[in-house]
Amino acid sequence: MRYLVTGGAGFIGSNLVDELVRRGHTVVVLDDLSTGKESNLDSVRGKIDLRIGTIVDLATLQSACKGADYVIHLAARASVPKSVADPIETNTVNIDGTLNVLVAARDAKVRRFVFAASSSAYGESPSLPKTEKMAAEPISPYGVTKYVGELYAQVFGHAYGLENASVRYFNVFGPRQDPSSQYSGVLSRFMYAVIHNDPPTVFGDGEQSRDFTYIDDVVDETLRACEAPGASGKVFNGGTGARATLNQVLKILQEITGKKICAKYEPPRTGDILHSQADISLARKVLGYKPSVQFEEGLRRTWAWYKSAYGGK
Ligand code: UD2
Repeated sequence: MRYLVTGGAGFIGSNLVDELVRRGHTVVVLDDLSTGKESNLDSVRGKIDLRIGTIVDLATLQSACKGADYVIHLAARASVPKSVADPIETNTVNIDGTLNVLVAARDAKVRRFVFAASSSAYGESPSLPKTEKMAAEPISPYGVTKYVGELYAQVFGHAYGLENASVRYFNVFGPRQDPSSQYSGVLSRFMYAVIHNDPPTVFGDGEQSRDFTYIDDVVDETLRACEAPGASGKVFNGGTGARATLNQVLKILQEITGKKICAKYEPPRTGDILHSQADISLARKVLGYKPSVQFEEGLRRTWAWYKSAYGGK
């Protein structure tokens, strides 16, 4: 099968591309390299068709979509605080860009469009775990854009018969997550700090919790969302069903790394929610998804990667 992966040079995208190539599929990657890196695709160099371009340009997408059986749409400005700082840019890429991907996928008559949605759609309603039936109440511009992407995907199903599925990722972590920006995912920031013997920064009291999901499980669920019969038109949580607080994470990291970790605590970030945890029964039932990497094991694998990539001792 032929897959177009937008954002395929990024953290999640490149891991997904590795797996698609391993399964013998033909892969086109479209990435503007704004946060993605060509080096993330080193292991599949020569085996994929990498196109450097933006989803904001419809013609680029139309060309990339030609002949595709599946489109997996990951390209996005993927940060809550960045969206608070610059909502227009996030809106342009995440909403206008997604609409372009949908139009190109529709015109290319692909079998299914799969969208990387986000748990941020749930906002701060206190009930846990989050089920897909709960109302979406995003509290950040980023959350709004990701929710709109799901709606657009479903509308393209209704209006044009385009098969679609969305997976709401819950705090994905693992090898290749870029720690270099202030907007990077918290686990990558923590590991980067620990490697350099710097104190990790915790925004708030560290008692906020997240459903940290290891990359391999997210890749598995996303590929299931492409193929599973009965998945079209649906939105699935992409998590593990468990959660950990940042203070718990720091404790486990201390055990794994063997280093004494003293975090510094700063005021909470605007747009942050307190707790997040997925109910994954729908994904279990419809996709046959079952997370396979325990949080601690995922942290160990990730720490091993950061040490080799960033030279920690
Ligand atoms: C949101 C989404 C997630 C995904 C992600 C994309 C939720 C619950 N999750 O993740 O699904 O779409 O955005 O970026 O909305 N923090 C620190 N120190 C740091 C960095 C972060 O304490 O150095 C805190 C941060 O304030 C937050 C928590 O860690 O309370 C998680 O932050 P994050 O940026 O890793 O991810 P989050 O939850 O905004």
